[in-house]
Amino acid sequence: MTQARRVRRPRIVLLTVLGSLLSLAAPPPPAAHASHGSHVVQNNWDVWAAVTGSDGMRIHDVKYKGKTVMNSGITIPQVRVLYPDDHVVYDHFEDQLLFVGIQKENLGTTGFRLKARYCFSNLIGQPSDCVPSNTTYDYLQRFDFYSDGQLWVWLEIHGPGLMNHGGEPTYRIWWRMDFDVTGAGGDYIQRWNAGTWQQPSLESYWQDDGNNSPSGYEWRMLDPSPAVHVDPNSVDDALFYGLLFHTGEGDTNAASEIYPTNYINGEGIQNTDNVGWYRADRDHCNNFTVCIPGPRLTLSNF
Ligand SMILES: [Ca+2]
Ligand SMILES: [Ca+2]
Ligand SMILES: [Ca+2]
Ligand SMILES: [Ca+2]
Repeated sequence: MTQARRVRRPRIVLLTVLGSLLSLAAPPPPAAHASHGSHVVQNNWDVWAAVTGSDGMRIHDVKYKGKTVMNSGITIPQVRVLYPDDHVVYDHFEDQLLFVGIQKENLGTTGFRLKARYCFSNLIGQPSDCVPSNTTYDYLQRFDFYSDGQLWVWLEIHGPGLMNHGGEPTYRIWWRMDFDVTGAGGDYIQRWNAGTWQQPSLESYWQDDGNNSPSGYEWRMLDPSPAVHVDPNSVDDALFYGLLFHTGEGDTNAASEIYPTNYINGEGIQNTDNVGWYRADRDHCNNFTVCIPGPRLTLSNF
């Protein structure tokens, strides 16, 4: 990686909620995530969603067929944009972005989508028109839940970004995914390598080598039979970090730069409470072309 130059820009803290947050009939949200909770029970899933303030929309306290999939859930702690002229922009997800609401829509009868939109604004304190132009961008965060246990995790990136830095940027997005398979603890991390599922004993990260399991998976977390499989988007140039869970390691509103590599310190990751981080490097987000990085998750034996 090229040497990053810290570019600190004014932060927009104005939150404008257009349209209503989900407010489906529901019991009170879980205590640990008590603010801005939205609750959906549908298509075998039981899901809470909230806006974090710096890490995008978080889905949390997720169950499938009544069994826990994750507690603290999935967030995007950081997005980094790398330009050909060595200009690098990075910060927490919502820096300079205007949140414009969580929405839910059905995906036919087989699933549903939770999505949150964020628009870049050139004018501090002014609402964005959410129309990508030569200098703007617009993110749409999506979680697609399906009855059969698939969960597709996406980030739509619209607009070219700041094209005055030598051309098309590469978007580097981190998803923190705190799977808790049938509850925190007792979880194992495996990666598909050399034709079999291997079980690394210690924290590390692994590149998607394109040699995936027959079903297309590269990593999975399981306990010991119910499993969450991760199918990397083949154009993401993806990395997966397998880490031991610790409070404070990227779980809440991290407003400074994070490298999950810093959390790799020789701790064991088998039969314990783990966290997975998925990192996507996406090129070819050309002018006004949508690029949609993100992993596809599949639950089995729940
Ligand atoms: Ca477990
Ligand atoms: Ca592999
Ligand atoms: Ca560690
Ligand atoms: Ca966990």
